[in-house]
Amino acid sequence: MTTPVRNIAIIAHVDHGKTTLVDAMLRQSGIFRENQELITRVMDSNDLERERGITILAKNTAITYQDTKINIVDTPGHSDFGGEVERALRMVDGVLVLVDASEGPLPQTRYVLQKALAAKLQPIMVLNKIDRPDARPAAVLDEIYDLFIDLDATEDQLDFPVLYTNAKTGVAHRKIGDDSTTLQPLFEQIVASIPPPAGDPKGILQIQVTNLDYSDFLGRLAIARVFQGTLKRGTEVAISKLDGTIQPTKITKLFTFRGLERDEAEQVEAGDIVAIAGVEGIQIGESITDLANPAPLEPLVIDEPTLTMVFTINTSPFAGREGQFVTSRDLRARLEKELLTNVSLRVEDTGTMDAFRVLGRGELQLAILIETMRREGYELMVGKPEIVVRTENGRRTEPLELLIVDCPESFIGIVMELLGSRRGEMKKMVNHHSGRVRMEFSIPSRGLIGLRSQLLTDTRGTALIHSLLEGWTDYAGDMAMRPTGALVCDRAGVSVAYAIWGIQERGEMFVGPGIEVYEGMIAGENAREDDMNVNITKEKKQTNMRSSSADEAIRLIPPRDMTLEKAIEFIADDEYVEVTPKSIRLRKKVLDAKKRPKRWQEIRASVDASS
Ligand SMILES: Nc1nc2c(ncn2[C@@H]2O[C@H](COP(=O)(O)OP(=O)(O)OP(=O)(O)O)[C@@H](O)[C@H]2O)c(=O)[nH]1
Ligand SMILES: [Mg+2]
Repeated sequence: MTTPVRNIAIIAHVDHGKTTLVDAMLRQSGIFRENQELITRVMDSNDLERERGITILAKNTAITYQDTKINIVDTPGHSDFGGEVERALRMVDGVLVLVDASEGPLPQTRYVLQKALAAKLQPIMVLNKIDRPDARPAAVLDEIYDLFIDLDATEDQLDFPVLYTNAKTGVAHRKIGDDSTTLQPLFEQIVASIPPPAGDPKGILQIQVTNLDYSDFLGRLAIARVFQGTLKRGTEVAISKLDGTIQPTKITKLFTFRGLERDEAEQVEAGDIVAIAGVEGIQIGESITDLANPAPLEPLVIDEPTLTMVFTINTSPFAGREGQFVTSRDLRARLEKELLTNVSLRVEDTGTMDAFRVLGRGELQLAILIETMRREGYELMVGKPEIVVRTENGRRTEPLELLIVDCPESFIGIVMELLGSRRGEMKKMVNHHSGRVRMEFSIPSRGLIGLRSQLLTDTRGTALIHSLLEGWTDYAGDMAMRPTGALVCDRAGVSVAYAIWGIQERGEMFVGPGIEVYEGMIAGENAREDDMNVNITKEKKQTNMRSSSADEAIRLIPPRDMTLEKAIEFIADDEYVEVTPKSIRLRKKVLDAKKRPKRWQEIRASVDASS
């Protein structure tokens, strides 16, 4: 008899504890030795995931509970990586919907739940972090029912089981305060309420590739769900490509999942999830089927990107000093490679050979790609993120978001004013009487660019924001841009403390002393709205005269550390972020001060005014 299988994905808003729950499930499934040391959030295995403490890529694992094999997909909760979740849902028959018992459902909870309900997947509700002192599980459960109803859940779907967990200590309760000390109630619930996979092991082979992975030993791996039939090692099968053509291939190596390992298998039956090695050129969404009797599956369809950024070769005077890959050919090849695994991304040509338009789901998704590229040795420049605008039947439309801002009561006025200037419309305000309020806005996606950093400044770091794509709306017209100009270096050289000391009162510096700069590089933010050219290389004049002011100690304010994300949020239309393995610099598109137009938005504003 074959082993019973259950396939689940864990879905939630960012940070609600998915990866931590997987840790506990792995530990309690007896996959590790008793005394084996485990790192926390073990599934967050890539460098950027560990550094940032977030999941970026969906990943598979599997455990055994009693006789049942449970395949688990851990998914990312940040909305920019929603494409990963959409694919993961194709692999499973049910979902664990985690909700933080204090925060309650947030925009990404809504997004992933909506996708899961549309795919007719059986949900199990898991209220996590019940140990938080501010946990309010009963109220949160009510909010979850409201959300289900709002999403038009069927009667069946509304009848979901609920568990209460502390993922950190690995405990699940059926009722709050019952005497459970393990995750056993959760395992039991999965086996009881998630339907076993359908599909006949003797039917025509039907497999869909939903993810790609890479292993140092095996090279490229296609991760796929076997929907029907049995995939056997050594057999000839057909790959149904995305363009509809059929390509015969021989399956040489098969693996199934077990904890963090992959076990080599002779055959994998309908219902299970398989990793296939050695299939050249296979892509996400393609299916594998019988060669003589092909019955390909529909390709995966996922949501369209909403944000675009131009990636171009580095043309700054320092180009090629710090990176290994600098040509447009390098850039093109790297972006094409990315498209193979990152299916929610698109790349389009621009009018010029050296620049590409990269489309994604959000600033973070693109920032992660840029960060990965610079670590691999690439140099490039990126322009200001822009929202995709569609024209349908002569009507211009743009994406609209649901935005939730959670902040202390004292900042309500400031937040409303800021969002008003970005064409946000308040829909709802809820006061939990904890000193904080939660406000819901409807706002064009354009209004979100650069919003996070400005909101954090305006609310002294206390505001939390979450957003969700709601749909498309009529183009809302011009929107307020960055209200400040830049402090721009007027010549090449090395920055000098004395010069910075003279400039710093004008705004906020991005560079400290001893930094090599070039003409047109941005040294800081001007407090006023226009750009100002500054000489940051000016040495103090040597004099024989002693004067009290000349001896005055130079006190420098530490420069603002412009991380990649901050730099991307900061730049205006006429500026670039220059990215190399060692540096992140900001610059004007036109470096030569004499040739540089005034800031484009001013020019545009004056044109608008005169027309
Ligand atoms: N107090 C408490 N903290 C928890 C619990 N579960 C998770 N956490 C903490 O919550 C934070 C986020 O946990 P993760 O497991 O990374 O959350 P995630 O849902 O995987 O996050 P993303 O994958 O980035 O969406 C970590 O600091 C965890 O230690 C819990 O039950 N109680
Ligand atoms: Mg995670």
